[in-house]
Amino acid sequence: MSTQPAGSAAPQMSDESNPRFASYGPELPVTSPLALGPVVSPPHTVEGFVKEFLHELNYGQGVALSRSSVNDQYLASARAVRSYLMAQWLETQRRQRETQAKSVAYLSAEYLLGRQFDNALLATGLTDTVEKGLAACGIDIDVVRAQEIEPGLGNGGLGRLAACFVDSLASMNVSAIGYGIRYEFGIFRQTFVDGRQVEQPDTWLDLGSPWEVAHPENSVQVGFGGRTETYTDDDGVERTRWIPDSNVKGIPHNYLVPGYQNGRVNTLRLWSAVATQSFDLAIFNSGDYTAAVRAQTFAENISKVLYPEDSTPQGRELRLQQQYFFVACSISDFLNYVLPADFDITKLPERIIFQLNDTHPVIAIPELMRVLVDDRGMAWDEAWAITQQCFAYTCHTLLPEALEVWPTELLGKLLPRHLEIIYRINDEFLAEVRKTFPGDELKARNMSIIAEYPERSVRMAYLATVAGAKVNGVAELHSQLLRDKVLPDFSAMWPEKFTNVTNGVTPRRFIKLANPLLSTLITDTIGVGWLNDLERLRELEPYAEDPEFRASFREVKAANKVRLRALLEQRDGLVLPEDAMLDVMVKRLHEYKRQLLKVLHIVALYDLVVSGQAKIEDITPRTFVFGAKAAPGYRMAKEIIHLINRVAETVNNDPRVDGRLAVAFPPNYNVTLAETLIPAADLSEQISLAGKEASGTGNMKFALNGALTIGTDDGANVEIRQLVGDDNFFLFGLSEPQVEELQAKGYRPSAFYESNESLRRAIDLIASGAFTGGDREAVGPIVGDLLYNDRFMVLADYQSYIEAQERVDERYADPDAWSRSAILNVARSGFFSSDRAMTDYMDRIWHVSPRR
Ligand code: 26V
Repeated sequence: MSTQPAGSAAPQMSDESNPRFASYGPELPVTSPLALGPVVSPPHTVEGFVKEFLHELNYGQGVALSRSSVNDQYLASARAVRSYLMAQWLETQRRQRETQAKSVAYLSAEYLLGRQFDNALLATGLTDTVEKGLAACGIDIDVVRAQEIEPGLGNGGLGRLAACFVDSLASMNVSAIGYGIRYEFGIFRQTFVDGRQVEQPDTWLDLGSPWEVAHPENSVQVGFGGRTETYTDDDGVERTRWIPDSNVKGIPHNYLVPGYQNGRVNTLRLWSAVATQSFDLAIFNSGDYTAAVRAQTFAENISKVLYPEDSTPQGRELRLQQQYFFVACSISDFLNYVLPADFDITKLPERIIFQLNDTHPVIAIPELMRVLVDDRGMAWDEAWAITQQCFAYTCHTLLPEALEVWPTELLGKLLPRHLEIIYRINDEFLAEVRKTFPGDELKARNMSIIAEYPERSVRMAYLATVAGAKVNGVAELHSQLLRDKVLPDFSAMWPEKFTNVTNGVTPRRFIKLANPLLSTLITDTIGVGWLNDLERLRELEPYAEDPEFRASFREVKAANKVRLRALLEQRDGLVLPEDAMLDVMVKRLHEYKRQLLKVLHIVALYDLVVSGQAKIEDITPRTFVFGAKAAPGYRMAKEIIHLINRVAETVNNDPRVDGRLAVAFPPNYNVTLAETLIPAADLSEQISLAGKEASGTGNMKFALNGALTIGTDDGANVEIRQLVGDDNFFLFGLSEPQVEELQAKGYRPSAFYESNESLRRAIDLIASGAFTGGDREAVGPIVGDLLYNDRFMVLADYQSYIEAQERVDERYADPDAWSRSAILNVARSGFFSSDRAMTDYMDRIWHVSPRR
């Protein structure tokens, strides 16, 4: 079998001499006594840290302590902390080279990491040491902390999930690598101007990024465009090669992913794109300077910006370039650098499983086929058998419009060889379909990876399902609907391919770091060890009946509210009332998530007060907090943001309300804000239309931090309710089958409007311009849509929601009953640790096990 035929379009190492040994050659002969033995960390003492910190400040930043800026201090402390992780990182890699254990490669276009500093302190156990060391230098650690800009390399739940998963893999001692894109601009920074969302670029790299280590010498070359040709190789076999017309260099940036105090440090490898020299030179030599610069821009645009969820057609080509870019770099990296030089490629499935985080990385499937068949000279059938064992696919949505398809015209232009490979995969697959369902041509058309209408395109979810060893949804209900509604023919053909893994969240970040007071209370009550064995929270159950524990639990919540008030005042100039129920809805702005239902509830309460139907003293004091970014091109979502801000302004400034109802919408909701907001919440709003939210993960974070959920029977809410118990969860709304039924019958939102007085008054109040300074046009699109379309059945669920909110008020009026429920939420939510999710992936999909 030959490797890399001449003229091949394979992603190649950029060093042409002998790339493999240029970067990670055989271990060097060690002659210096200083280089003997393992790399040694600085001592874990205050003095040890201060020495390391000052070294970084003086020699890394090149400033004296007395002249250093906060940014200098942040960069130097981050690098000093990082140096403690380095020895473990090197040791983790050495051990992996030695054992060659089967690894997981998580392929994800998004990682919403959140700040790194505190997480690194927690992992190394250095929090107190660093705090003291900085104090000894006259520096307040909180000031240093606040200097970090979080890498916002994701849109929402999907990206945050990837970050939780890599944390758990490291904390569970699993051999794993995360691959993704190092976007120069992450998710936009949201600001409000006159209540409307205005996006600002996220310049997170501007002041330096101390957590990454770039390795330009390990760069990978990736081709685009061009054509394919067939040729006969030396053995007389007809083969195909791809001759791209341009190429781009991918530079790996390594991020350390420390396990929780277990000595393991995994790698997250994010790729950035730059122009290749050879490419530029060719154009320069042709004398066309501007074309050369354009080529440079083409390359560097690839990792320039994270795409928002609802990309416009103009942006789509670049998005496909991003997807191919990062998976081609990652596959090449794994095969050429991570695997040993003499690795027998036919054994690939014993050494790796690539987990596809949604359809974004699915182009990796034809890429691996191309590498095996064209570059490595493997026979098609053997390559296909290997490929089918090396991939598994996770679906994260049910909305048809969110399922990716790529027009064959675009795909063929950008990746001509990959399109040929996809066609062949499809031909062979359809032959199998025709054998399984003889005479059923409709079935073949429905299952085809290639859709013919409205334009000829590749259905990426189908490709992933055909090629993947396993397909999973992200909560029980979602996985069931995925089987029954989205991919019914596939699940009939291959029932054993389909499985569920309910999502989870990392307790390190979302309990320990976000809620130190609750963490201390838990440890004082049940002892240590629960942070990586979260089912142990069950031991808290009896304490729900203990008045003293309940009082302590309430004190924690109260202190977290004080902390949140201080943050919002300092961050946004928002002053929250004291002593109110904190009712929180934070998540991306989407119609299906139904922020509008929450708005109707607020408007209905406001109407009760201002119309005199209720006495203000009878209204439970509530502060409603929203956090939500709308995709920049999603008009309706932006209108909803505007409405929320207008309602907030009106309610907050109406003296009749007397501060008992308040609405806060801090801009730029992100991981950092979530970490202060969630621990302060009393009520968690999870109110999507049943059957639309694949899982949700915010819902888990709230429950684990002792908020009660008001929610529909959707996504992971179903499992939360089953675990915490019906008494400790406020369920409302149509179930998924009821939604189907009503849709089939013909849903008329106006019927609900007409028959429900409270609902009618709330909508009329909005429509009258009461919140928009008399401007009725400003609310026209929202009101019109609710009354005449209402795709997500807000009006159908209104009454049930209001009644559930009344049950919330009743429970809240009894502090003991409320805290009992809240404590039981914490005690019974251990299942939602991402460690458990990783165990499920390992057992059901990956067939790998942690190191002992
Ligand atoms: C994309 C689009 C694009 C077109 C407009 C509508 C729309 C709606 C949603 C999406 C995102 C799809 C992928 C995604 O982020 N899914 C989220 O994944 C989380 C982790 O599994 C899960 O908790 C959320 O329920 C799910 O929405």
